[in-house]
Amino acid sequence: MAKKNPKSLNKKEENLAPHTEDGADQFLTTNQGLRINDNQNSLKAGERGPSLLEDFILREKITHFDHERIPERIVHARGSAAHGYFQVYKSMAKFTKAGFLTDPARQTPVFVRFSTVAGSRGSTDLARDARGFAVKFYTDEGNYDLVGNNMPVFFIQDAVKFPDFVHAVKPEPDNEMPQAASAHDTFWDFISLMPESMHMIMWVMSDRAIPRSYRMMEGFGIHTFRFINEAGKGCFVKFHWKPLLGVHAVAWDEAQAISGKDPDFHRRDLWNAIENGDYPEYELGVQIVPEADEHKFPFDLLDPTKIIPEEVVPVQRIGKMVLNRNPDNFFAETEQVAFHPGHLVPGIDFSNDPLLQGRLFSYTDTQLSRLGSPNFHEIPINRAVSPVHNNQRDAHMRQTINRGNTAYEPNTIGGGCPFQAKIADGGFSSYEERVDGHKVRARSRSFFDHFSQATLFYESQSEAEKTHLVNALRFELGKVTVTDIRIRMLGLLSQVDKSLAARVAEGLGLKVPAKPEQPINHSIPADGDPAKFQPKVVPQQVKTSPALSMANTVKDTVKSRMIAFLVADGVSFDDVNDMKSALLKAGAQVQLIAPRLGAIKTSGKALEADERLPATSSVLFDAVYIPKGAGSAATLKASPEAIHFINEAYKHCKAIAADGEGAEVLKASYVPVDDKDPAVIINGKPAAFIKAVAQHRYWEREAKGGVPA
Ligand code: HDD
Repeated sequence: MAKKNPKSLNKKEENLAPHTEDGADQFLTTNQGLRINDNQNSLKAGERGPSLLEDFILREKITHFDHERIPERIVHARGSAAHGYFQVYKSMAKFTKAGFLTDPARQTPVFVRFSTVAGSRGSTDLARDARGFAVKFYTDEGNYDLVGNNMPVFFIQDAVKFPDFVHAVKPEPDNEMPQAASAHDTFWDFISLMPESMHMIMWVMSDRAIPRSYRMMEGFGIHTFRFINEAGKGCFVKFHWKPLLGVHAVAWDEAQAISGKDPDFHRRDLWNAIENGDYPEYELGVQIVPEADEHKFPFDLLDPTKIIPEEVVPVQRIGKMVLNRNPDNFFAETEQVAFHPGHLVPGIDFSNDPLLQGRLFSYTDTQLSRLGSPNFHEIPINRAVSPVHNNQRDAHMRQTINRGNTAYEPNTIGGGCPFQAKIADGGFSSYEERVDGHKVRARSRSFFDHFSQATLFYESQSEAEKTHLVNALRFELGKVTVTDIRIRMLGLLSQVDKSLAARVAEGLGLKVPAKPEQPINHSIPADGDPAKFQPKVVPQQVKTSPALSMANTVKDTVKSRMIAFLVADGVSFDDVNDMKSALLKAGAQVQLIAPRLGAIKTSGKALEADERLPATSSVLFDAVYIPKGAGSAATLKASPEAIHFINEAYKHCKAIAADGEGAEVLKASYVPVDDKDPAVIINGKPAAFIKAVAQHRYWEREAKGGVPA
């Protein structure tokens, strides 16, 4: 592992970590500060006698241990996080008065937690799932949380359906299976009755659900929010995070292998990148819609199952977030961080999106159960850097020692303090929106177009992406045991795209139903008239949106990509060196993989192997290089692990390069060496390999048929 980050805390960060301790050069003590003389033995009546109840040191230690676990998050339990900062490029004062978006000189500290949704804390990072992308900005005006996902839409339109959705996707309640997977009956049963989920289903069945890295995925605030400027004028806003490394995925077969080989793949990748100084960077993007345009779209801005296509309202990139410090302690920071879409600052406000409105209740409630006290804001990672003064008092684990005898407002005894802030002094006031309506449990008809944007997404995918989506649906529905659920799903898919449904049906050995069941009937109120609840189809402003395809992402960098060099005794020192220096110069990482650990004899100086072939796997790398050297090539050719490594890398559409005798090893594999595959480079220059790696994957290779790897 490379250098450790220097941990220099600035003032704001110190505020966030007032209780850090590393125990260096300190005596071991009890929690009361008593120095411990023997941490090896409990107190006994005689060396061979029973332990004594009197042993308060033993009891304190065991009691603390017994209570070490807190309830895991109900959703998003599995996560990893990092510290960093956000800085706006230029003032956005025209739209918002939020200080962190108007002052380009200001670096606002952030803590970002990435997560999967369905799995438990110990589940694999590579599950097919949406990823949480939650950002806490410690602004001078208070904490602002942007609690989003790596997909811009959601499964349901109203928060009242959230527990149903989560119960359906979680392991089934009778046997607690499957873990971190949506490929089971209850999830698809629910989805097959929930046509509003079809747009999100396109996203989670796409490669967006199996990212290569947290550093290579987009983030979205999903809901439409509101910006408010100094003059009190509002506009609508959608938030985006754009990763500077581009948006990249792994193959599904690869994701499943990674889940076994290294279930911490994303966590490790994030941690290592930061330790290596490859700081993840994302630009904050906004789509701004003037209030006057609220009703000019063929969908409702309040509907969280819809996007505003970037081609209709461009994403303005307004600032950059850099993640440059790993947490010191997973539990204290990553586990105890408490996000809440209701943590707002002046200049930003909610819209009436009914999913968002429900979330505004849920997050505080969940922290009460998870962190156990309304004082969760006092935990260092949750503390605001701006001062906190109010009359809230006491409760479990209160840390603040409030002075004085007034804990009410108004008061005179305390000099009237703390007092309310005028708007001019940064006091928050909700956006004054006129609301006039009947008290109803209802959904607006403007939310009833469940298919048009699912179609838009599917139509915007490249051929390879479409095939991945079809295969994902075949995989998932193939795990469903109730045929009726599969048929209902085919009926829904046929309303997204006929050819999509036909391809999925073929894999399932079923026929697309001629007349899809109208499952909306299942999701209407008991007294609802089914005729009034039929989905409608509204033509969209664009037929395709290139921004929705990962094929159109950033493909000009190999920064932080992991390249495997397959080597054995007899490898050419110069060849290894030349390729390695070119790759390192371009920002990639290189590991030498050999049949055994230790020194590798070369034509020059001996080289040290980083990993043993049998202990690693091609799925943990982005590309493979086989250097010159007759002895090395002969050993690798005869190694089943080396051949499997190459075949698998080829199968997963990775760039492969070989030089000199290294090409002989390729000939022993399934890689067609004389084929015109732009990502198989034989005796080419390092620059050609680097260019191929930067493309990420040559997915078109899959159309040529698979290889047995
Ligand atoms: Fe949620 C956690 C994102 C809808 C209720 N949610 C949670 C996290 C993320 C999201 C990223 C993890 C935060 C962290 O890292 O600690 N949730 C979303 C998005 C949604 C969404 C993007 C839709 C657009 N969520 C949603 C609804 C509800 C919840 C509709 C309930 C009505 N979410 C929760 C929760 C969690 C949570 C139960 C679990 C742990 C936590 O809050 O702190 O309250």
